Amino acid sequence: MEKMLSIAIQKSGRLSEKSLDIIRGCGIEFGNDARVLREVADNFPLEFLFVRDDDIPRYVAEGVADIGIVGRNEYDETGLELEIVRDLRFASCRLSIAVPRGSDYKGLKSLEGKRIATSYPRILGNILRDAGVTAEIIVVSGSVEITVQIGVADAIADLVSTGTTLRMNGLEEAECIYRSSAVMIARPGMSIDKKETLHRLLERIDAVMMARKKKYILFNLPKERLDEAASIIGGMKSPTVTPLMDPGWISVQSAVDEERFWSVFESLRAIGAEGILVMNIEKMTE
Ligand code: PRT
Ligand code: ZN
Repeated sequence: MEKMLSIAIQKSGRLSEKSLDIIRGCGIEFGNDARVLREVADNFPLEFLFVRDDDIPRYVAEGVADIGIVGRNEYDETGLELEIVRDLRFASCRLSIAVPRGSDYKGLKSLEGKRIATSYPRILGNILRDAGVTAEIIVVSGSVEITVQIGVADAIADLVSTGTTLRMNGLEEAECIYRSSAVMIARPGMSIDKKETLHRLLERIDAVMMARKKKYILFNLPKERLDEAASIIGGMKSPTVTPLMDPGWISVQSAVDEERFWSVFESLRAIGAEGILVMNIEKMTE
């Protein structure tokens, strides 16, 4: 029982589905999707606690849960000192200063003496302090983007992903001051048994995340172009090569970084690769 690790996950919001996706990708099964408050996985010593994201860092700090998945912004805003054990790289966004469209913004100094509305007073406060800027921070818990129009603030510092919200409210993104994505946080000082469970979980998460960064590619190639193909694919060890019925041709397969995928694809086409087949990788170890 001591091995049972509890994880706090956002009950419903931007992080919920992707957090559960990663857990599922680890081969951990759990019951219905009704998100009861607590639920125990069927085949791994993991107990879920579904709560609001704002509460996750504190619950982890207080031992209500051992680990949690939360936006780095929410965690940093609490000022709690927990351990960030993984950056899960989803739900990425930035905290940006936004000003009325057409304003003359020349860096943080332009905010001297101004009123800035935000839901992240601690993060913003630290950044302004480091920049030697004194401004009035107006703390609002939501709809930060309307505060300029209603005359409550001169500028805002809010999370941005596409920028649509800012544009729709007559604001423009002036400067990104902080970047965030979902992270897994853990309480320092867990029992050895729990640490062991966490270690097992992290190993699986790493395999899932590594697989997501790669595509598996398989293609036919004129035999004499193999060296070129190998250098295009790069990375990893040498590709796997299988002979084909036609003695002048071979079949080549290898994992390729997702971000380089299209340039690899085009270069392979250019050296005569045919029948290129691309597959998602489910799990992978280094
Ligand atoms: O109910 P609960 O308290 O659990 O959820 P919540 O409403 O507080 O959080 P939620 O689900 O909205 O966001 C959870 C986390 O997602 C945040 O803490 C961030 O780490 C991350 N995230 C990623 C975002 C965004 N992208 C995002 N775009 N959180 C909020 N936004 C908002 C932003 O505040 C602004 O209002 O979306 C708007 C801007 O979006 P664009 O696309 O118009 O730029
Ligand atoms: Zn919240």
